[in-house]
Amino acid sequence: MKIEALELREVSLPMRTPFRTSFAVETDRRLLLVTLHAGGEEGLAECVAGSFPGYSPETTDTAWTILERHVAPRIVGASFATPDELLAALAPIRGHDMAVAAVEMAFWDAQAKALGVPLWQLLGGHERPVPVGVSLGIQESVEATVDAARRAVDEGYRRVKLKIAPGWDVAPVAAVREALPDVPLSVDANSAYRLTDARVLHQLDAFDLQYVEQPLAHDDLVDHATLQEQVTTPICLDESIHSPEDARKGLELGAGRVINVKVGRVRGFRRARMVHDVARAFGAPVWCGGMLETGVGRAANLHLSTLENFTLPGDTASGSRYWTRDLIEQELEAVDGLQTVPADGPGIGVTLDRARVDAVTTRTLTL
Ligand code: OSB
Ligand code: MG
Repeated sequence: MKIEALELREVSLPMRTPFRTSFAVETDRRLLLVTLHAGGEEGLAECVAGSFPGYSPETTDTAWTILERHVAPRIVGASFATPDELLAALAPIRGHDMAVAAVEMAFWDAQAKALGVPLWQLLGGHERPVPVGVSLGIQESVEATVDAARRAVDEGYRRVKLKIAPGWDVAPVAAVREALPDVPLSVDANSAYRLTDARVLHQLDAFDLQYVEQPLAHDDLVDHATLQEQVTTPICLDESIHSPEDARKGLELGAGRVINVKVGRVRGFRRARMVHDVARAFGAPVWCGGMLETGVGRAANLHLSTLENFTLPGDTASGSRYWTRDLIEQELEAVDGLQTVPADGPGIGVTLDRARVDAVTTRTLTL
């Protein structure tokens, strides 16, 4: 497929309620939409980098610069038969996986549209309802946390994940576990602890958690392996995994027993699938993480979640949890904790709400 043009668009979308993690509070989501004009089709994707480099070193601004100065010159006007060929042309760009992923994902979408098939089919998935959970940001109080968890369970979500941080861990987790004895529960520390905090993390073993997500440093595997020997709760790796090699090393070392796959973090669908395959070879389940996506990124995540080793509920909750008005014409709402894979046309199966997108656009560039 020949790439005729790359269109970048930055949008700023207010969140319905601020999302607090151990590293930041998100109130307005600044993100990039990428449209790849290729082979007469329009491939669409969302770049998940955030405005502040607290989860990853990438930001909305670095992604824009990398796409404009280094990605576009290597691909616009060129032809690629497969995502692998496209990735090979971008291999000189070290890191900046979220920026590269956006273009790679848009290429898959364009290719699926050209073939007239849904994206999940091209990815090698099997159409099925996707079980989803919620990720609850750090709340004002323990009571507010219990209320939010209870509401999520009442709405049918299949798992509740609580964001934790030093000083905000055992108390909220104990309260939610007491109020909801049977709910599949997990926690996400976003790298906020050190190995010297092992005692606190060991206390979490009392609450029958599905996993504790990324307790230690964002670039660590070795200390996670030491910690995993000291706690019974499975560790789930998020920030530490950027490639199939990272997945292999992490699982070989015993740094964790579960992997959160985020397409943006691992440079696109191709590598997301490889991480999925490595985990399967180790007998480790994966699930699809979220980055507070709009309907565009959420749709992509749902297609990916149809691969067979995505056996734990993902962070692909209803769009209405995040936005008063999303950027797409379709509604991606979970019913009884299940999301339907979008199928309004081939590819990612959703279309932009042009008026809404225009209203929140802060800059555009066509290359
Ligand atoms: O670590 O999974 C994470 C949001 C932004 C950055 C990192 C993470 C998250 C979430 C929210 O947990 C998941 C979602 O609901 O999109
Ligand atoms: Mg996480």
